[in-house]
Parts: sequence; C-alpha cells; structure tokens
Amino acid sequence: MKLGQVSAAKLATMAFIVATVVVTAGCGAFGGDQNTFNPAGDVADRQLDLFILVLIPAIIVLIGVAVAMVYILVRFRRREGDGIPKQVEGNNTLEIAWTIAPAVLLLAIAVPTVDAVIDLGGKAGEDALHVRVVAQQWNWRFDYLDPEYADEDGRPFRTVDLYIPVDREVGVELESLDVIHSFWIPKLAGKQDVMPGRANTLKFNATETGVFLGQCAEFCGIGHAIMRFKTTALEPAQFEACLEAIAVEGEDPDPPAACVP
Ligand SMILES: [Cu+2]
Repeated sequence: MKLGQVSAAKLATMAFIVATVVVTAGCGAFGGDQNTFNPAGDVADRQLDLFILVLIPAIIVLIGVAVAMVYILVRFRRREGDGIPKQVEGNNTLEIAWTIAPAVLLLAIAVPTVDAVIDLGGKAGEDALHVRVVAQQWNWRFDYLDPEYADEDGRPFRTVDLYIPVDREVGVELESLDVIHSFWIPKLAGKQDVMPGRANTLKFNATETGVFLGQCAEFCGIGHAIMRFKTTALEPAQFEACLEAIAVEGEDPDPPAACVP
C-alpha cells in the first residue's frame, strides 16, 4: 500500500517534469522574434527592467519560504512524548517584523512601477510619428496620420504592415471595427487593448533596425491566430523611401526592396 503511494507520487513528479520540459521547449531561444527578454526599444527595455525588479525579490522570497518550511517541518516535527508546542501568538516583535518587511518590499517595487506607468502613459510628443491602427476580424491596417504622408485629398497613407523610423517615438491610436483585439509587438512594448468605441493609445520606439513581429493578443474569434503583422524599423531616410516605394509597388505579396532593413 505504502509502496504503491510512493510510486504514484514519483510517477506524478516525473510526468510533471516531462510536461514542463516539453511545454517550455516551445518558448524558443533567447533570440526569439517575440522574446520580451530581448527588447529592441526603450519602452520594452523599461518594462523588462521592472519585471526583473519584481522577479528577483520574488525568487528570493520563494526560496526563503521553501527552505524555512522544509527546515521547520523536519526540525520541529512531532516526536513521541511531545506536548503542545510553545505558542508565539501575540508576539509583538514577530508581528511587527512580518508586517513591516512586506510593506517595505512592496514600497520598493511600487515607486519605480508607478514612475514607469506615469512615464509610459499619455500621448506621444509632437515630434512622434503618428499612426492610427485599425483592427478588425482578422487583420490590421495602419494609417499614417502626419500630413506629409496624406494624398491630395487629405486621406492618410495606408499599409497592411507597420513601418517605422528607428530612434523616433511612435504614437499609435488604436481603433477596432468589431470586437476587442489587443495590439502587441513584444520586442517593442507591452500589449494594449483595442476596443470598439474607445480610442486607446500607446507609444514606443525601436532602438535598432529590423523586423519585429506583432500580433493580436486577445482572443477575437476563429481567425485570431492569423492576426499577425510585421513591424519594420528602418533608418529615417530608408523609411521615407520605403513608404514611397509602397505607394508605387504595394506590399503584396512582399514589401518592396526599399523596405528591407
Ligand atoms: Cu484580434
């Protein structure tokens, strides 16, 4: 009976380890196209710093609690002849210590978090590239709102993938024509919901040229998985040339050579 129980526990542990390895193997290497641990913009960089700031104390607390628990379970396990253990309820020193310690830790995390939330929120500056992102089941559309890209009738220039100049702030206005979507370019910035009837905004930049994959991060129906797009960050002069080439050649099936970083 007892032997059977041990084997079942061992089997469950082995199954858990194998499942974890198989599932996490799908996460790809650190250089992955959508890896938030390998950011390519200042916003994603700042968000990664915050994540690490929270992750490290969390790991320390996890290990501390786990080690203390195992030690206490072994060291103070009940032995024959033991009476009721010494009670520590109402111990002022302990009560104050375990109230203050988490409060200090939370404050240390809260200050840089609130600071970042304030910095990263709000509208993009005057010098930014302004783009309206329109989501619908199941694709994206990008309208370049700055007047220099408009046609003679004032209609904004439009693309099916996003093209941005490197080292320049990009401010996007998010619009949905049907259901809730979520705009996410993992290497450039955290995700932002795209709501019907509400104009959410997001600002970010790319600090290196390249193609950064983005996708819808809110389940939005049967075609959700194909709702992806590319963000191509180019040197400013090449960015202008790229938009001009798209106006002539289009983007289908591939963008013009001028748009390859
Ligand atoms: Cu979607």
